[in-house]
Amino acid sequence: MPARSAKPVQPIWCPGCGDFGVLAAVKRAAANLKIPTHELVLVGGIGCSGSIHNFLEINGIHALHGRLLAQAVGVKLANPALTVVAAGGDGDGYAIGMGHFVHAFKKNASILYLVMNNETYGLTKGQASPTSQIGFEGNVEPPFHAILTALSVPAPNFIARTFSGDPKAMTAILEEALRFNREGRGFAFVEDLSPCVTYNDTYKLWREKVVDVQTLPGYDPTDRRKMFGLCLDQIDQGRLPVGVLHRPADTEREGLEVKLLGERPGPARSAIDVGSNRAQYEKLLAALA
Ligand SMILES: Cc1ncc(C[n+]2csc(CCOP(=O)(O)OP(=O)(O)O)c2C)c(N)n1
Ligand code: SF4
Ligand SMILES: [Mg+2]
Repeated sequence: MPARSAKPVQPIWCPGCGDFGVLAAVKRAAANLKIPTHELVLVGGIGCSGSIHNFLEINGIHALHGRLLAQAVGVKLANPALTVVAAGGDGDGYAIGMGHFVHAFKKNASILYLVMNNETYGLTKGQASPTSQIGFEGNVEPPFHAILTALSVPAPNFIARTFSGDPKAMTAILEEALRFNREGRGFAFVEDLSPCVTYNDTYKLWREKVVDVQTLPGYDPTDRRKMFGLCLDQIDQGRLPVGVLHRPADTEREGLEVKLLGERPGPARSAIDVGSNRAQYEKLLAALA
């Protein structure tokens, strides 16, 4: 029987939500890379953004709040042949999910983590999130900058930022990120600036503030230290750096699944019948005796 994936439903997002741009870019990037729909798994977080998997013809999981990365890494380790995307919001990833977020860079499993940052908790009607500006809904704390944290972890990850107002550039970056994953090179983090038109409509403001890092003097995405400084300078000037922020110079297969499994297919595609595993099973029993 041919492999099948779930049928998508119509998006439930507000008209104009930035997440529509992400949906279109994910579709186009996957189609350009000719990824069969049944080989693409999207693990969604809790939030408006996290429902994206329901609108795509793929295999999807709605994860626990802030725990989508653990599930996505689990899927990849179970079957490394799958292309795995974890997608959620700034609240999901940078508040309740913060511990998992930081470890994901160090773990370096070859999955894409796509965060739709709208600087608010959209689904629960517009409260302040970790990325909210001072003054938004009474917020007095300075915003968290995920790209700086991403650049501060010394690991061979792919790191980028996009803007829903530029879906063409987003598609190209998502394509590069997915290619990086599919080559087994490790973790890819893409933060999309995705305005919440209902509770925090930042389209106009962000269009004025985004700056393509490629146009900045000294741009070198292989040099993490330099890119951290470059992004920090832009943030200090009130700008929003977008583009590829880190692309490892070497092309080694550094993914966690490669380190743990080598060329083995992973437990989901391994023979589990008693006959072929009896010798190992008896060895294990003897070791426990
Ligand atoms: C354990 C738990 N705590 C809190 C909530 C309530 N809750 C649902 S979505 C959400 C935050 C959503 O914000 P974000 O991740 O930024 O997604 P957005 O809706 O903005 O896309 C919260 C706090 C929950 N569902 N589960
Ligand atoms: S509330 Fe905001 S984030 Fe949620 S669907 Fe509407 S515009 Fe998008
Ligand atoms: Mg949000």
